[in-house]
This record gives sequence, structure tokens and C-alpha cells, in this order.
Amino acid sequence: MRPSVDVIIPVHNEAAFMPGALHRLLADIERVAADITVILAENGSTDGTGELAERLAAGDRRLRVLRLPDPDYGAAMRAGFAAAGATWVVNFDIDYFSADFLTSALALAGEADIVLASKRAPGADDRRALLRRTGTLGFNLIIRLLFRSAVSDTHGMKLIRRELIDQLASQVISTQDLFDTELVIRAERRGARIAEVPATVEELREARSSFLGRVPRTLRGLWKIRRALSAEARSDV
Ligand SMILES: Nc1nc2c(ncn2[C@@H]2O[C@H](COP(=O)(O)OP(=O)(O)O)[C@@H](O)[C@H]2O)c(=O)[nH]1
Ligand SMILES: [Mg+2]
Repeated sequence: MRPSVDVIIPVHNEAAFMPGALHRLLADIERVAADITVILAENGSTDGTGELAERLAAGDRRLRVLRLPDPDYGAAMRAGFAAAGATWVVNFDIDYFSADFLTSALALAGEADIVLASKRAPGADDRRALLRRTGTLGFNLIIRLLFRSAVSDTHGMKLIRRELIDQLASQVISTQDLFDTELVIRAERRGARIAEVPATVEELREARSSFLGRVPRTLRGLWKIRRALSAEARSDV
């Protein structure tokens, strides 16, 4: 039987990039042996992304759109996961997705609750600039130290069993891009079965946020996650 998969893509001010990217994505996923619905989770766009997404979805049964008022990556992801009804959910960015990842991840589905696309696993091919690759390495070392995480990359595409995401998504306190990392850390703490597949990463466009500008915000966010997890551990005993 073909597995069912809901692909959640957060989108914010993507009116220029989204139509071409979606066209490619929808063509690529035809090759995947699964019943796939794409859920665009838009919030807070000021460039008409939400209206455009709704127009595109009106002409395509594989597409759904969720819209929320305020720009917030984490809130969009949470809403997307809550709306998912398929056995598996996967999260892609509009500028970073891969049908091949989905195929490899589904092949591991019998033995995993969550499959991560890793930019650092053996066999990965990370074609981004040196600064970004170094940032990914440094970030992962911090995650390992702060949270005793054993995975090689928490940030990127992932396939998650829906029962697991149903339990986890509402617990995640992080907004913005740390949402992904906190989700993976929480999955590890629960003893979820985690698998990694090596990813090929080629940026389809320049990163929109400044790398160095993100560092202090990221460190503050990680500290907040750590405090929250410690407080939860104390209230459990
Ligand atoms: N819904 C929603 N999506 C967002 C928000 N910020 C970023 N995104 C989406 O998240 C994905 C990754 O964002 P991007 O700007 O490429 O981040 P970067 O690659 O980390 O610089 C893209 O699909 C964006 O449209 C937000 O505030 N709300
Ligand atoms: Mg990007």
C-alpha cells in the first residue's frame, strides 16, 4: 500500500520565488511512491504570498493553504502539523526540498519514527559556502554539548510519524528556525527512533537572513530551550 504523506512548507513573503519552486516540487514528487498532499503554511506576508498560494491551490488538488495573521515560522509549522492527516509528515522549505530525500526516508520508515536529512552524515554533499558549512558544524557541536544530542544535523528536511508529531509539536516553545532543532531534541528525549540520511544541499537562492546576525538570537534561543527542558525535568520528578 502506498504511504500517505503531508508535506508542510512554511512560506513568508515568497510571492516571487514560490510559483516556480512549487511547480518543480509538484513535478518532482510525482516520482515518489506515496499519496502526497502539500500544505503551504503562510503567515504575515506583505507581498501577496497568501492570496497567490490560495489561487494556486484552487487549481490543484494536491495543494492546501493555511493562513495565519502574524509572521512566525514556528507557529506556521505547528499549524501545518496540526492540519496534517497523513501517516507521515515531512517538512520542506520552499527553497530546499528533495523528492529523493522523501523516497530514501520512506524506505527507512519501518525502522524509524523520524528520519532527518543530514548535511553532515557520511555521504552528504553540502555545496554551500564555507561560512555556512562551518556554522552548521559549530551549531551541531553546541547541540551535542548542551543537550547530549547524538544526531549530526537538526535543521533541515525531516520525515516524522504523525503520532510522534502530534505529541511533540505543542510542546515546542521555540519560534523561528529553532523550532526544528527543539523538535528533534524533544524526539530524542522521548526515545523516538531516529534515522539520518545524507543530504545534497545546493541553495536555490542566496540565504535571506544574515548568518552572523542570527548567531546571538540562536544562542539565546538555545539557552531558553535548555532552561525549559530542565524545568520540565524537575517538575516530572
Ligand atoms: N510561515 C512562515 N514561513 C517562514 C517565515 N520565515 C521564513 N519562512 C519560510 O521558511 C523557509 C526557510 O526560510 P529562508 O528565508 O529560506 O531561511 P534560510 O534559508 O534559513 O535563510 C522558507 O520556506 C520561508 O518562506 C515566517 O515567519 N512564517
Ligand atoms: Mg533558505
